[in-house]
Amino acid sequence: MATQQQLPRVESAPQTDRKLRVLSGIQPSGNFHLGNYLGAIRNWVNQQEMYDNSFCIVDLHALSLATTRDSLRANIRNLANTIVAAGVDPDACTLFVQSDVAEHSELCWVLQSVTQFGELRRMTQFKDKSGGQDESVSAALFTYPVLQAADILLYDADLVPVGEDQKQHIELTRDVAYRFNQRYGETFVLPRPDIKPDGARIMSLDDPAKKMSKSSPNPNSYIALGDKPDEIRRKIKRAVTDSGTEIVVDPGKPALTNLISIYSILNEMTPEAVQEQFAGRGYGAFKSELGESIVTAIEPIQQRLLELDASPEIIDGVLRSGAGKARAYASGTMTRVRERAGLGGY
Ligand code: ATP
Ligand code: LTN
Repeated sequence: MATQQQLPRVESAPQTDRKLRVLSGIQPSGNFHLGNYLGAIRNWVNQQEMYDNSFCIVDLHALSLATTRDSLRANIRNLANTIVAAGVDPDACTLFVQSDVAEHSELCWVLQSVTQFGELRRMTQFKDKSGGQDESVSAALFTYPVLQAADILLYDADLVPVGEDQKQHIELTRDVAYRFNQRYGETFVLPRPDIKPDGARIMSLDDPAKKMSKSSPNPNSYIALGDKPDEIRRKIKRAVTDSGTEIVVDPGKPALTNLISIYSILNEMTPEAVQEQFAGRGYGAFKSELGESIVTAIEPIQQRLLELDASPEIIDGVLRSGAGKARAYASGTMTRVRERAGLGGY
């Protein structure tokens, strides 16, 4: 039966002469943090010459948890400013807001017909975010991964740069695309997740068993991109560490390992080199230099953010032109999908 078909998990790179197409998305849900920067945006910036990139601010996804009109609007603008301030070049990429391209919602509905209820129930992000309250959370939280599949499949993305937590959603996207192709004929490109070993999972500063998350109730658990330098230094000083005094990467010391990993990414060093640099110097010296490294990385972004905040017309123009480019591509895909599935056309 078609609903039981599963895709073999082939991870080999597609053979093609053209630039690979990349699509990634990020929710405008406030409090952009160091994990988002190191796990997502920094990679978008590093790879922008290499690929044909589209980046989507997924405001429809943000509706899956309760929001207000004003906070959503403020978060969309703030996130667009942050993405550009962090180095994404809007002339080289397509940066747009999801709800400006109606095809995302339309394709989401079509894909729901080839998505199994059981598949969605197994998604760990749904389990985490519903907190076991699955009688009262929105249905949108449940079908969230199908909208994400639509985001990706509309643009024929070959690669999807994300943090480790999103791997399951990209696998679902492949399964759904494969099933649609089986049923209606070759229509969608099967995307691969692009997960970097460094920064894919920055952990919380107060609990190394949890990922750094903007939805955490404790602001000391994350470094927000808007934190002032002194706040950053203070949060790093307070960050939990494991017992001992030596700076060593050790699976038995997850809190320290997380801090070393942040330092090593920001300073482009291996964790072993960090270990050597701080040999015999203790946690105090290490934390103080880590705090400075984060401040040095974040301050120029904050400076550009102030400039963009002062000239809102810059981002308005970027998002308007991005929406135009995205719409043109998405409408081509949707025409193909409607034709394959026998929908409308009258
Ligand atoms: P929430 O805290 O509400 O779960 P989030 O912080 O995970 O949200 P998203 O908008 O869901 O933020 O994620 C944006 C991008 O940042 C995704 O690619 C995600 O994988 C990445 N990301 C999020 N948290 C981390 C983290 N702690 N470490 C590395 N990457 C992360
Ligand atoms: N679900 C993702 C955000 C997201 C996304 C996407 C990521 C929505 N659509 C498309 C990559 C591609 C998250 O929670 N981080």
